Amino acid sequence: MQQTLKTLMLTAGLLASPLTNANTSEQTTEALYQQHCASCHGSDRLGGMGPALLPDNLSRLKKDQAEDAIRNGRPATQMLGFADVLNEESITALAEYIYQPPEQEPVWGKSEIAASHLLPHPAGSLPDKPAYEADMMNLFLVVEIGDHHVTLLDGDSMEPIHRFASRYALHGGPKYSPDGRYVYFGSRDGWITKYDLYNLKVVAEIRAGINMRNIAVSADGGHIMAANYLPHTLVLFDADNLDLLEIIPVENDAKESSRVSAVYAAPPRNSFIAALKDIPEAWEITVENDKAKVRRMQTDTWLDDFFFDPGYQHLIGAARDGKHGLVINMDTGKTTADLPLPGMPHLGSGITWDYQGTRVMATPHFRSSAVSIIDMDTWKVIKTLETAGPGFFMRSHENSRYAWVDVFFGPNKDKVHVIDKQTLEIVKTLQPAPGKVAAHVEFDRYGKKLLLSIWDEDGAVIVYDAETLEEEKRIPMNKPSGKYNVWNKINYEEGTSH
Ligand code: DHE
Repeated sequence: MQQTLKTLMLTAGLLASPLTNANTSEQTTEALYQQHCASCHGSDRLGGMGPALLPDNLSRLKKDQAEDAIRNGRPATQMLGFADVLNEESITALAEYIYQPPEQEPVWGKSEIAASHLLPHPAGSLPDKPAYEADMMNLFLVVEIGDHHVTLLDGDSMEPIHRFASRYALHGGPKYSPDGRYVYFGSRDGWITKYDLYNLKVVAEIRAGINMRNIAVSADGGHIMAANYLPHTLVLFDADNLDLLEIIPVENDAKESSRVSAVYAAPPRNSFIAALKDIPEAWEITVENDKAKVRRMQTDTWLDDFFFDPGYQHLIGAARDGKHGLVINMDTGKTTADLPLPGMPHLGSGITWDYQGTRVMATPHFRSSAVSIIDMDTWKVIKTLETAGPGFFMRSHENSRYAWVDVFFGPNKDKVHVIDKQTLEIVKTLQPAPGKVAAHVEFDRYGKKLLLSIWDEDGAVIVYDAETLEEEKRIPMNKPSGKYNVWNKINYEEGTSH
């Protein structure tokens, strides 16, 4: 298949033929890029059919991996190998080239966003009834980052219903509309995709930025907000057709601009909250008559990676030094507590539950082998639970007595701990696929079963009984990352992300 495409491209003159083996001494690297890469990745490296090739977008790919992709292609994608077209010197030069910042700062403003808009099925044009039978509230979406696909899973039978291609490198949780019919995906390259779960169709797409972090859906489902690293903007869209409403430049009084680490919806406040990477402020944004109003809260330090109490009265942010977390009162904007959380807590992955009459929250840490459990009344750390390594994701469900945390980093990356939420002890450690990362759990709507990812191209989603902790089945998948249950998400279930 790949070979056929390559032959077609060669015939169409889109690729240089092997006979004109390019050489950096004869051609500048820029010319090589334009000849071999621009048709898919854009003449300005901003992306096209293929992803953007700019230093920020490539920060998660090592240079030797980039060289390997140029040489051998990427399996299960349209990226072909160029080993028979380019010599080693040219491959190295191209890999160097794409990690250099462009001569001119790329622009992604109103006209670029509007020009990217795709609207295959305008709002109201598709049937309002599901095209298949399932409990629409117990559906799961599984993001497969191995080959950039999404699988829709029936949460009762745990059988796949449909599998479809996503944009390159989805990141952050997909967000459902409040009725659960639509889901919005965000990609690291800035694409927002609106997908209709009733009709199994992409209905609208737009590119909000060049390097995007995530998206949030307003409590009433009417608006989508995108958070960008590049450019330094928040972008507001109408949720119906993803029409652009407003670009909000992110800067302080001194006109210093900032990347946006993430944007979150705060339903009880009817607002969005934004975490800023480069200025010590947190922003609350309300939308009235499609116009955004920004309230800026000065913070004592740079905060990243937010968590909220269930009423969204407090924001808990990780300090950039990775040693503590600050609790900010959302009404006054003042810091009310300083939590000692050494080892870079991953607050975005936190969960809460009732423990002996008070609400506690728990968070894994990126740089220490611990889960911190915090009393949310006194804002004191009541327990630091030792784990087999730093973790990424923690999950539970109101109806389950257990919380699950992975050991994403280090030699025990193939292990997951099960924590009893009342004794605050690890009661079981599973190692479902030795040598392969086991990470990210999501429960079904009832809290009776759960899904765990084996984070590998030859991976799987494993279904467990949430009470007996016994494995029920494995569904093969290509590097499954996050799983998202419709009911849990739209009801802001306490054991999952929002
Ligand atoms: Fe994520 C969510 C930030 C790296 C997979 N990640 C989030 C969110 C933030 C965040 C702020 C919450 C936004 C949301 O859901 O709307 N992630 C970061 C980082 O700063 C970090 C450490 C570095 C980076 O380069 O961005 C990072 N994240 C990763 C990965 O390497 C992961 C494991 C693989 C990947 O796909 O990139 C990864 N992040 C995820 C997933 C979620 C997520 C699967 C959603 C979890 C959920 O259950 O909602």
